[in-house]
Order: sequence, then C-alpha cells, then structure tokens
Amino acid sequence: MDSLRQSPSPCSSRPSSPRTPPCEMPASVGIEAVLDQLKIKAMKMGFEFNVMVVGQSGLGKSTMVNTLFKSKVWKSTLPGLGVPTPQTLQLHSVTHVIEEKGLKLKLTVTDTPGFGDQINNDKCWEPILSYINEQYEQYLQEEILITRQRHIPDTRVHCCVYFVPPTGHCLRPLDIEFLQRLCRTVNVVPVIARADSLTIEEREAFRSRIQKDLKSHCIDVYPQKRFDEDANDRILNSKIRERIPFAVVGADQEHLVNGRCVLGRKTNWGIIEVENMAHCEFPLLRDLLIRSHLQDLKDITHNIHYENYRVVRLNESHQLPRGPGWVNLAPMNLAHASAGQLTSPRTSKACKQAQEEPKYDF
Ligand SMILES: Nc1nc2c(ncn2[C@@H]2O[C@H](COP(=O)(O)OP(=O)(O)OP(=O)(O)O)[C@@H](O)[C@H]2O)c(=O)[nH]1
Ligand SMILES: [Mg+2]
Repeated sequence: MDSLRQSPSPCSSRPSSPRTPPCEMPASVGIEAVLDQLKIKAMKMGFEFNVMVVGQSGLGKSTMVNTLFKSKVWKSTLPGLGVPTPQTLQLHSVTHVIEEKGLKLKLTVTDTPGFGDQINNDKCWEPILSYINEQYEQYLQEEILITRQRHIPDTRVHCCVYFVPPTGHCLRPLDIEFLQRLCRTVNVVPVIARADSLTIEEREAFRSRIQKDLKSHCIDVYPQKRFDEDANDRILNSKIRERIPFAVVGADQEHLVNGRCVLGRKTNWGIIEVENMAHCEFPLLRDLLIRSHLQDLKDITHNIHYENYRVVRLNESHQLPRGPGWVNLAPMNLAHASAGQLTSPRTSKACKQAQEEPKYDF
C-alpha cells in the first residue's frame, strides 16, 4: 500500500470507490529540475550580447565604450585604456569575454563614427542601418542553410545606445529622423550625453521635453510598452521609461577619492564619479544592459526586429521553395534597398501614419 501511495499515478480525476484505495495528487514530479538543466546549458553555452553606440561626433561615444568596459561590472584590462580617445573614423567593434561565477558573457560593443558635422547630413543614418541589417542578413543566410551550424554566431545588434547632445532644448530634427529609423530596426536606448554640462534642474526639464518629443513623433524606444508581458514587466519597465533618456557621463580614467579608486572626470571643483548615482545615471544604463534586461533585449531582437527582417526578405525573394526548407534569397543591397521595405508589422495605427514618412532607406 505504501509503495502504491508513493508512486505518482495520474488517476486523481477518477472518483474513488470504497474498493479502490483513494488516489492522491503526487507532491511533485520534479519539473523544477528543468531550471537546473537550463542553468547548466547556459553555463556551457555562455551568452553573446552586442551593443552599438550611435550619435553625433564628440558626444563621448568612444569614451562610453571604455567606461562600460572599465566600470565595476565589466572591469577588464583592455589595452589602450587611459590614453586620449581619438576621433572614430570608421565603424569598429571591441569584443571582450567576461566571466563571472563560471558564466561567460561575450560582450561586443560597436563604436561608430559620429555624424552631424557635415553641411549636408542627408542620409547620415545609412551606414548605421546598413551595418545593423548586414548582421540580420548574415544570421538569415546561416539560418536558411539546409545543413546549418548548431549554434549560429550572433552578431546582431541587441541594443543601440543613441547619444542626444546636451542642448537643454529638445530633440533636433536630425535626432528625430535618425531615431525614427533606428527604432524600427533595433532596440534603442537614448541617453543625454555629457550630462555634466547640465544642472540637475536642466537635466530633468530636458528629459521631460525629450520624452514628449519621442511620444509625439511615435519613436518607440526600449523598453517598448507593447512588449511588456505581464503586470510585473509593466511596473518595472514603467519606472525605467520614466527615467529614459538616462543622463550619462563617460570617463576612462580612475581617480582616488577618499581612499577609493573611482572612475570619473576630474574638474577644478572635484571629481564627477560616473558610477555614483548622485552624479549621473550611468549605473542605470549599465544595469539595464547587463543586469536586468540583457535577455529581454536579445529576445526582442530575435522575435521582433530580426523576425520583421526575415519575413520581408523571405517574402521578397520571388522564388517558390523547391522542396522542403529550400529558399533562394536574392542578395540585397542593404544600403540602397527600395523605400517601404522592412516595415514593422507590429506598429500601431497612429504611429504607422507618422512612420509612413520618412520611409526606409536601407
Ligand atoms: N564633459 C564631458 N566630456 C566628455 C564626456 N564623455 C567624453 N567626453 C570628452 O569628449 C571628447 C570626445 O569624446 P569621444 O569619446 O571621442 O567622443 P565620440 O562621440 O566618440 O566622438 P567621434 O568619435 O568623433 O564620434 C573627449 O575629450 C572626451 O574626454 C562626458 O560625459 N562629459
Ligand atoms: Mg569616437
């Protein structure tokens, strides 16, 4: 009898008769062990995470890349840190493997040349969007192979940090146009660059004006409200949405403050500590990227942005599949593909109208 009672038999829905012993619900079948399996698998595989920094020239993008690598979470010994950052002339990526408690994170930060210093800034977003789409294309080309790799290398941009100049006024037309295009292709987190040039009150006023501009121009930055999955997401993400754009300060030099070694900018009146929330919101940006939303950024990239790209590419291939799994994808010029391509199927009606102009220029 004892052994009968202990064995997990799925008969709880049947009414028990006086002859048959009453069936009890098994205490647990051990489903939670899946979590351990997932953890072990994740430890073996590691994570790939790719961030891109974009914005006008001189706003501190390259410095921020160094700040990210030098800050507490990603403390590393990258060669070349500490020397003055030269102007970025071409798009380039820095990859670093961070290991913590046996878990590996392959973090790639792509630095981009600043835009906006030309007289004609027409289509200055093209090289950036081309790069982002090239990464989707590479992934797609691997994915559609009949014999494909078990693990497709993921170079897709999971988050694009957009630097807004600290004008203190509102978003400039160029920022609006750039952001509208970026947001349809990638997760975008805007930041107020060089925030040390604004007073606390100016920062707050500037932030709320930017938030208003983003709303009125239907620029859906990360974390997007429409992708909140439940009430918990809504609560956590609403708090983040209230603080975006984060007012950040970048630095790649360490200084001694009260016996502590801190990352900061030295001024005549003291040190601006980048990891001190009383000084700037860099910790919020870092925590969003690495601590709280890394997997969500990856999921939205894969399930929404890449999916949009994939659907359009497969639809436009004009070739009927020749057998199971066969797709012929014509090569695409990612910088000059025709307007109207790669439209997000999930855009809301109101935003769709606003987004019809300008159209996609890949
Ligand atoms: N005050 C202040 N200066 C900063 C900040 N971040 C960077 N700088 C300085 O701004 C200058 C330009 O920084 P970079 O990081 O090269 O700027 P960038 O955006 O990469 O510039 P491009 O490569 O030309 O696009 C450097 O002298 C930095 O030390 C900041 O948060 N506050
Ligand atoms: Mg640079």
